[in-house]
Amino acid sequence: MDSTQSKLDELRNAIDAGLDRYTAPVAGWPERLCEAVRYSTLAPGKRLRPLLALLACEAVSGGWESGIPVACAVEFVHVYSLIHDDLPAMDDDELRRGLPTCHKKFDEATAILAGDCLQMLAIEVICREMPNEKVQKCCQILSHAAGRAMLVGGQADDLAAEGRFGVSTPEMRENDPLGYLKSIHRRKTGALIEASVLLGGVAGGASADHLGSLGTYGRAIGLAFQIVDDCLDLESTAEQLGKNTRKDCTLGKLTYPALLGLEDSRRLAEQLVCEAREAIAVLGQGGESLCELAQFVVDRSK
Ligand code: GRG
Repeated sequence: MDSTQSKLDELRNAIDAGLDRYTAPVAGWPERLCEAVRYSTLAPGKRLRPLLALLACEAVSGGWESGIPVACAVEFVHVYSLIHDDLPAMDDDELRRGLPTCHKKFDEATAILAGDCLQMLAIEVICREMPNEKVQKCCQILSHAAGRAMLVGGQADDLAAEGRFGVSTPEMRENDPLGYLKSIHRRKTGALIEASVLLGGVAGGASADHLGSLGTYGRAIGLAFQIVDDCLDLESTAEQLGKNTRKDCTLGKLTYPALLGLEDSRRLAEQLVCEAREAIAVLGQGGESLCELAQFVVDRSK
């Protein structure tokens, strides 16, 4: 496990170096906006999505270096979604990654624009840094996962469930609460996690079969990640997580522990990790680090 930890540290350093390089000031980029982007991006996140991208790249090609542009691109989209989610019109949060949220540190307009910058920076980095023959596929995967039916649609339905999107609570919530919850999680959180694994696979030149296996792995750990997130929201303090906790129950949100209880939720997350590991067994030794990262998703404490 120690060698896994030092490997993850090495990859995190490479990811942070990429994030730093790709957000360096350029002519025409207002200083305050650049500062806001770098403040939120370089803040101490877990870097789960870029790690998944690099390990998927390594699993299919034997090396992770060529995955750096997609790894950073997916983190940019993730950070944009966090900045916008924290805004007063959405989750209205003051704490993120253990620091004041972007709009608290700067101001609302700057936070909105920082998120806007990050979305396009993700596409810019893919178009500029990836080999031509991989650019289209990468843009397809990322725009789908971050787009209207996935990240954004999932967020909209989540707000609707709180009655904050100008529409009443969707019927599905009443009739099939577990199906409804799964659909929101799959789109709001799971799609970008699955995309991270797929992007790494494409960067590493994965075959169609291997991409299929990586997709199954990504969907399973995407859901496991969110189930654990729901559990940690109940079990941990804001200090431990670096963000405010227990908002879910305050808002009366549907969550896995609310529906299944903590114990069964944790059991389901473990089961999903087993499914994820089975899906990438075809990758043999190359997929070992991905298997270990899947376990980290359920064992994590923040
Ligand atoms: C604004 C379009 C739009 C979408 C927002 C990110 C998001 C969707 C909502 C955030 C609320 C939330 C708790 C989402 C589910 C889990 C999640 C994405 C947690 C944050 O991800 P981590 O734990 O964060 O990987 P770090 O900071 O470690 O990168």
